[in-house]
Amino acid sequence: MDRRFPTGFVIGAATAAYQIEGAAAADGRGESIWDRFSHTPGRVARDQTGDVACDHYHRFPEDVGILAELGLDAYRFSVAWPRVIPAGSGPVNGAGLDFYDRLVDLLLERGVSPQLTLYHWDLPQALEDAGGWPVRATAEAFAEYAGVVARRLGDRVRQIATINEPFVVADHGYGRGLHAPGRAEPAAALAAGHHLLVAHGLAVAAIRAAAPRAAVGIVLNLAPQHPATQHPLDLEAAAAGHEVLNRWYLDPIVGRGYPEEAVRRAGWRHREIRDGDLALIAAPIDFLGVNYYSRRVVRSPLLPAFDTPSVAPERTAMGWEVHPAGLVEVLEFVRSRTGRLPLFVTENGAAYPADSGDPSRDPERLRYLHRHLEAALTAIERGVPLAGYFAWSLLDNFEWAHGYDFRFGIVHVDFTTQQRTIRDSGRFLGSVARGHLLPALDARPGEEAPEMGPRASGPTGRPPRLPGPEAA
Ligand code: IFM
Repeated sequence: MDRRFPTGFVIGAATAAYQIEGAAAADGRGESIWDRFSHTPGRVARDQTGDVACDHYHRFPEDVGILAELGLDAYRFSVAWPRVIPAGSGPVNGAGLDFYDRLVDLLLERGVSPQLTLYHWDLPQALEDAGGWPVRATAEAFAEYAGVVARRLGDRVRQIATINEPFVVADHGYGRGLHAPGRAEPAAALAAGHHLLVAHGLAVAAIRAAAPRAAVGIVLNLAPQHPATQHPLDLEAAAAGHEVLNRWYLDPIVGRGYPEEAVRRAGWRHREIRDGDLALIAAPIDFLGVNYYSRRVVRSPLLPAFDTPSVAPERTAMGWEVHPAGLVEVLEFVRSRTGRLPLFVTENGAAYPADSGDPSRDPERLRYLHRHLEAALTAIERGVPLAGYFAWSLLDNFEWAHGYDFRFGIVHVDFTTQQRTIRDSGRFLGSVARGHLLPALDARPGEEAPEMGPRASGPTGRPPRLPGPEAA
């Protein structure tokens, strides 16, 4: 049966600056931690960099044309902090701001609503040299930058998200060294996590002062943590994973403070928390973005590993299980914390290898998007105030430490010629956006969403084969 999205539901596609823009040295852009990291041998697969990426900085009119041709309602992009304030704090680079000004105007001219994220991981290197996110001054610099961007673009951009996936910034960048700046310092990761939330709180105030009409929010990556078996140790490990991934950032944002058990387990002494910080972090917001890709099946490290399962779950090229029911579960969990606050799926998508014969063909991705749009509709039917859905990503792009090996685009990019080819998934998403109608694909039994949290039970005997999406 065809299913209809509510009036006003937004369907779009998302990208991030460092992953698509290229033009790393153009028009006064400063160095970011991802420039430094990707140019350090051995950090990124094949030593690839975002120097050119999709060359979106020069080709944005074509990319906006694709969004308009597809009929998507909205485009979620991020602003590169080092393009706007090259040293992170201090003088503003007018040429950098002009680029986003032109992008926003063109989007509006073509009927695509611009949705902006201020921080999608490209910290100015100068701020990292001064200590990076583990240092509080970085949060203060972020508020200054947020004000600059909001003053210039906030009259036309409807929605501004402060930070994308603070968990990944702190964990991958400072805790495990998988992402820029490549530091494996657990204590620094804890400090970074807190300062990212302080940065969010300060930025909410700065944006409200500069652009009172813009809606302000933040974007979190969340994933159900399902115990691999009903063994008490698996249950315990899954509950701990839930606190760290799903509650560490969400709870303080909604005024519940940090989850105490998780803080105790991490050995965090709270030294970075100043009087007033928790109130600042819990400043009212207008929306919350949820990035969802997969669930994690959690096996306690204290138990022996499983044998290979007889029936392997369906996985994307990243090794992430395709599990649409997890989206319903995540959204219902968030709603239990946020009530009537509008929610957006700000990222959802899948990497699959390009079809070597015909780059427009991507049946797996189309099916992945279809099944997750169905899940989004189910969540709405269950009362979740879901206001929009953004596919990740508009374009194949630089997938961080994986370089260009993993393609998430609803538009194929030939990185030699920069030719764009709209994939079937892109045309499908566009048709859904135009009609606000999801056509029936086929019925998939056994996709019921369980409850999220410590009591959730996973598929007994299904071992985790690869880390979940939070380890991207
Ligand atoms: O490409 C990333 C994006 O930058 C943040 N969320 C997950 C995506 C896929 O790994």
